[in-house]
Amino acid sequence: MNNEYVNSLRKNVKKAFKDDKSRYHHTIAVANTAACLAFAHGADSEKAFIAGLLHDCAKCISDEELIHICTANNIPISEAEYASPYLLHAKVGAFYAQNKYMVEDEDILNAITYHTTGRPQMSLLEEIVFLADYIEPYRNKANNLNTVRSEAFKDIKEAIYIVTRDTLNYLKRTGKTIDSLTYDTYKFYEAETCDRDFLIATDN
Ligand code: DGI
Ligand code: FE
Ligand code: FE
Repeated sequence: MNNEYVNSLRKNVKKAFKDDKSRYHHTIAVANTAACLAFAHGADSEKAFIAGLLHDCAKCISDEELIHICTANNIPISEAEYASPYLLHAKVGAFYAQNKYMVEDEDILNAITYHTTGRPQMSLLEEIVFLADYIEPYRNKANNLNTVRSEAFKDIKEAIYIVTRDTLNYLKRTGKTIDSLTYDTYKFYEAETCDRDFLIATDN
């Protein structure tokens, strides 16, 4: 890993989160967890660490400001994002990663853009960041965390299926607007894991 570069990124992120220490701790935990998942799945651990460091870099921005930044920079806003503007911290985070932190790598930028909703057919790096955000050690509220934590290191697609299923249930229960990407991600990973169960069943 290019320690000098990554450390300077970390220091800048720390400064940006100076008024929200717990968000900084979450950020470091996601970067570390993403690097460990990269080790387990043979992905680029430096990219995973960087994407983890930057994934929530727009989290402290108000709803009004998020909408303003998107409008001013031609970043499209979906119906669900208008209804729940906090979702935009993902797209604006990728925009900041590119323009404020000078990240050029498309895979890292996509991992930040899709870290909240996921998307069908995510790259391995996108899958890693999506899961690292959900399972990092400070997280303690979601259902099935122990199962997802162990599955994430074994069967990454199964872990994403469980996370998206549980997130959709949570969103329905609490009456939140569901972004079509969240739903499409669930359907995609449900089909991926069903197909595999079927193959395993017919193998025997
Ligand atoms: O930013 P973090 O809190 O670290 O985590 P995150 O970016 O994954 O955001 C998690 C929240 O986003 C969680 O409360 C579920 C919510 N979320 C995920 N998909 C959707 C959604 N909220 C709405 N309204 N619609 C979605 O489709
Ligand atoms: Fe986030
Ligand atoms: Fe996060």
